[in-house]
Amino acid sequence: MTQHTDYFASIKPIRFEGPDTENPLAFRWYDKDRVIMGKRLEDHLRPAVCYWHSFCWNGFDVFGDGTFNRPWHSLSGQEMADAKLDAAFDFFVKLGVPYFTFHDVDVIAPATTMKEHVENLAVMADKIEAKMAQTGVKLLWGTANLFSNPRYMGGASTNPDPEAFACAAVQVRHAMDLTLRLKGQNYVFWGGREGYDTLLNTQIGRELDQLGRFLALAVDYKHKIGFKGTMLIEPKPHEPTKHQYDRDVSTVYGFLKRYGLENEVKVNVETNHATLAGHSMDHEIATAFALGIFGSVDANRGDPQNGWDTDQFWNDPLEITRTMYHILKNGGFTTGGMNFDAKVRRQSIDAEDLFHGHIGALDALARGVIAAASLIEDGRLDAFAEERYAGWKSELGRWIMNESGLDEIAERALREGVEAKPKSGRQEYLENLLSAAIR
Ligand code: XLS
Ligand code: NI
Ligand code: NI
Repeated sequence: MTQHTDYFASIKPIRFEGPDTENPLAFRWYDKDRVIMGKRLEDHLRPAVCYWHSFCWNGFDVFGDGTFNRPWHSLSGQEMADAKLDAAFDFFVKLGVPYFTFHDVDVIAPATTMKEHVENLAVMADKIEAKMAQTGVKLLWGTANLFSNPRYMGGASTNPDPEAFACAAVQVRHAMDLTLRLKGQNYVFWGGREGYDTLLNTQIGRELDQLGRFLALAVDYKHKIGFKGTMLIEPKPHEPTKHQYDRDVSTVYGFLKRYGLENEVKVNVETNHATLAGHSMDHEIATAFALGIFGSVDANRGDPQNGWDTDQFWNDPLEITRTMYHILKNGGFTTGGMNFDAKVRRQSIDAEDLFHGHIGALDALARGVIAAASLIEDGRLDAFAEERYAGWKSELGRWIMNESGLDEIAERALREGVEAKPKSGRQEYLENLLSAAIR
């Protein structure tokens, strides 16, 4: 394979140098081999760089053209796809992450027909496989882009026309085949256009059935081809559509239950999507664990003053630590990981800006793991919550949960003169423990 670009030539491989380093292109906290709670930091985080924000997006926004001028952006067709692949893998290796993620359309020469799409993807399959073998970088998850092409403007599987569903089936079938071939650990569905812009033209019940059918077909296909990875839905409440069916973790769970898929599909929780849904990230993570569907994380953040998916690199120590606390407490990732579904701002036009973004996020997450582990080892947070619910382990608590009827509880409460005794929730004390853990 010819090397098309040396875009990152001036950047040396990123190394861990410790918190006091003055080198901005070094890790301060992400010492990937450091063992925390019996596991290497890299194995806690399983970090992945995404293809789309860092290598496909050229910096355009609704008001202006691309700003980045990466060399491959001025190429076209297969030449562009090849140059982008070279640059992407150079970046993964220099940053030193074990995983990457991509959509089918991110990697291929642009196609106009479905047939061409499949052919172009086949061309890239060999090339990606070779790059992975050469570099040792692995695939965290694969996915199909079912939202950019105008054929999906009214939805992919939830489209009013079955032809769009069929096109989506072509893409997902081939993206799943490729994910299997590249030994991807998960397969993701983000329902980019699976929602509506107005109810004046939308039959919700029918669209939900179509979405359920599509997912069930994909799950069947997974078993047919022997893909052992995890199927993941990525919840998001709105943007690009006014409303999206996979609104948040709880909504996805209800949907999975309704279509009998709750044991087949888990969630890929994205920080900025949690915020858009009016939740905190730790709420979404804790809910996913409580419902038994935690899978993976898209690590990013919004801007507190903006109401859209700004996909910035995640760097809020308090939120990261609260999130990592729940992840660690529940045993951590299995097939999932931390995918940097994040992009540099459009004025950050240099190659090194891509490194600053990822280095900062890796450091912030590493610091979060360290802080969360210290909270777990310290034990006071957990002990407080355990103690708070201790009553449920008493005879009364067990009797209520397992044996009694409502009338029996009511009669016993009156007979025994039961009264609730409020205790402090100690929120400020607990928040201080959290802050103190971040070093
Ligand atoms: C968009 C989503 C998207 C998915 C993959 O908001 O986050 O990037 O992660 O399709
Ligand atoms: Ni995402
Ligand atoms: Ni997003």
